[in-house]
Amino acid sequence: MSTILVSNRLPVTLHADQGDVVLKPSAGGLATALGSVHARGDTKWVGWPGDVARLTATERDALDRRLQDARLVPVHLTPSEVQRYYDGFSNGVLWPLCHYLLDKVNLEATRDWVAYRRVNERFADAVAKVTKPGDEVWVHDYQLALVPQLLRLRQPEAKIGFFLHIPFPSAEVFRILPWREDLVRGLLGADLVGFHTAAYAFHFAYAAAQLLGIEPAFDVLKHDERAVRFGAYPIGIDASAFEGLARDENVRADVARIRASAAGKRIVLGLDRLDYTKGIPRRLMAIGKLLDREPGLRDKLHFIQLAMPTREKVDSYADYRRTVNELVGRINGTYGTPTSVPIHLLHRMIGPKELAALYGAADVMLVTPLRDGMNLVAKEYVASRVDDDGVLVLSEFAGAATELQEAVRVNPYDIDGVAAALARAMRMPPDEQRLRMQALRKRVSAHDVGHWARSFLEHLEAASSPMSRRSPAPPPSVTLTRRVEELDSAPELVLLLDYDGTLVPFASMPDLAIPDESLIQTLMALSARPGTQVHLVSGRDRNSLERWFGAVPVGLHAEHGYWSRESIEAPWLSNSDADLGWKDAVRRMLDDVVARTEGSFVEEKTAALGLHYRATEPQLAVRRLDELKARLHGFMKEHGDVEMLEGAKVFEVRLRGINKGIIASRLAQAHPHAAVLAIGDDRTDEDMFAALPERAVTVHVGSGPTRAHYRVGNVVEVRALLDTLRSTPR
Ligand code: GDG
Repeated sequence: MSTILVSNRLPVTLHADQGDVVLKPSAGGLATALGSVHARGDTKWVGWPGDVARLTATERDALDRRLQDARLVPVHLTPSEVQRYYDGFSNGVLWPLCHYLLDKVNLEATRDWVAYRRVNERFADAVAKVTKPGDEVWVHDYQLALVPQLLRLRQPEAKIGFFLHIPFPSAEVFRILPWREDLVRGLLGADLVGFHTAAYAFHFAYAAAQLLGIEPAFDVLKHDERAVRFGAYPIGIDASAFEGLARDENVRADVARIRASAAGKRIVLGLDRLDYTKGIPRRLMAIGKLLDREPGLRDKLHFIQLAMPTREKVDSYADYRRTVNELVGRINGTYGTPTSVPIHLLHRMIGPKELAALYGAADVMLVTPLRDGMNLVAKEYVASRVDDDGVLVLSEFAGAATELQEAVRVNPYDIDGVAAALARAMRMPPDEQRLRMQALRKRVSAHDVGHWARSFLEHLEAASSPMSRRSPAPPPSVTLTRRVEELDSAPELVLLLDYDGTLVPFASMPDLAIPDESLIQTLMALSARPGTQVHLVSGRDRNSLERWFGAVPVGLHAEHGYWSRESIEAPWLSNSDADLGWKDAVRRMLDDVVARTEGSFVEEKTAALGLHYRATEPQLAVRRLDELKARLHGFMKEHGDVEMLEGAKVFEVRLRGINKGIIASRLAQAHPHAAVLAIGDDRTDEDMFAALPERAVTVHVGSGPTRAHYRVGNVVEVRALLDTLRSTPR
């Protein structure tokens, strides 16, 4: 079994260099993290290798060979695809949205969205091509959010995991997107969806509930008859590699050199991709503020900001670079002297040893993003502090803040607060530094990148096992037509038919699900057949059934069997003489909930009260139902004749012992030699199937678990089945 890693970029990006192809490591946190998984050897990695448009055929061949040797599978993108799918939709829409920077989100992006879809299709095709049965596929990040679903369509049995490296925003922010449902459905194609923090995971579940009507749950969502697990898998780093580098002699010598050049000042470090989410301007302003407020620190602070160039073709990034440059110029102009300046800005990528030397030299590390999925830099700094000294100042809006509690926490929007935290960090006594750093290091080295990958992949294996993934397999239905033909020749035939979801589709409002003329004709024709009795067995109240079918010669059974009208001549009779005195108390409880729960209402039936909550905000509905169930629990101890029933966005309290089964068994007893056909779609129909003798032909409509012998897909198929019966000559 192999693991197929899938990410927008391969871990190497190609550059053409005088007839040769040079592969350089790709920048950023994802490439760093997955590199160690790929190093295991039993993986393939599918992704974009960079722009090949200008390569000659020979160069392209050379490239493909180099990639193949490294188990890398290229997905080549045209420059216009890169511009629309990557710069346009991924980085111009999803990236700012997920980081709550709404003024930067481009919502006039329909063409970019189309390209995003198309490129996701291309990735799904490429993955399907290299995936063998039993392989697991691990898709990464926001550029490929549709791939899980697209791959599921191509390979329904595939094991698919998805990990999001950036925040999943609050559902209220996510729903701004015109393409929100498609994106959530895309992710739900996976067996396991992972996030850095529990908060992001809850946001996702909530968005799925709000947008697709899926029941919100703690760690699993039901979608398309599949179980989709989700949860927090905080990413780690290769901590021992950073420790090793920190102890390397050459690195130590570099640390000493950086310290010497700072001439006894406190070294403060910032290290980020030059991205507007990383909060560099506010960080610089905080430094300006501190130097203004405490002139004594002007010759004590040596701030190094490494800003790795990134996404330079996106306009907002060029503007950002200008802002950073101007701020550095202004602060250095104001607080510098002829011999030294407070801020040293480097616009380039450095090598791993140089990076380790900077981490080693920094007395204080400033990690102050406005939002960040995790932030690996914070963890790398911690792992590099092998002498347990140094202070990490960390934004509470980085995912890392959830784990790294011993850091000095700041709100990056509060410039005064960051300035004060920096002053505190610069003056922190060594004992306090050690205490905090020891705790941080312990956690970072225990939860390293290996731990992250192992725990995600173990959970993916468990989540994608057939048992956990599927509802019970449907029973075979090939012989249904033959059985119906047999029924047709029976001298006596009894039909038991559910109404909503069986004879008519669900409507947005229950009162709109009225029977059409052709259904009435079908029922008339069926009941006119010699020896045939038709019974509608429904959860509806008797007024609705009377209004719609009063003039049709069929048996009617309302409220799941509380009321029956056995034939067109018969009166409505109740099937129970149980006391309904409990209803007043239950009604008061439900009315109390409705008064506090927008979008809910109570439906009153003779022997039941239903609380409908389809239009209620999903989390509120869950909370109110929990509250209500707790209250009812006590109430039901004294009223053993009452039971609760949960349906589709309706919660019912009803008289115990009344269900469709009592009608089914009464009819079966009354007609011991009749052939019986029963059709229904939901769990109340299971009572009917259970009560019928084995010889009855029972049919479940739709997917989902059932005890019925046969299954049909939908209302249209039910109607076709009834029409066969009606028109078949006996
Ligand atoms: C995304 C999420 C999440 C930076 N400059 C140089 C260099 N780097 C390396 C760092 C670190 C990585 O790049 C940056 O990782 P981050 O986590 O800080 O940020 P993103 O790139 O935005 O990553 C982020 C991450 O994915 C993983 O899930 O944590 O929240 O936004 O490893 O060391 N490395 C070298 N030279 C540089 O100049 N060698």
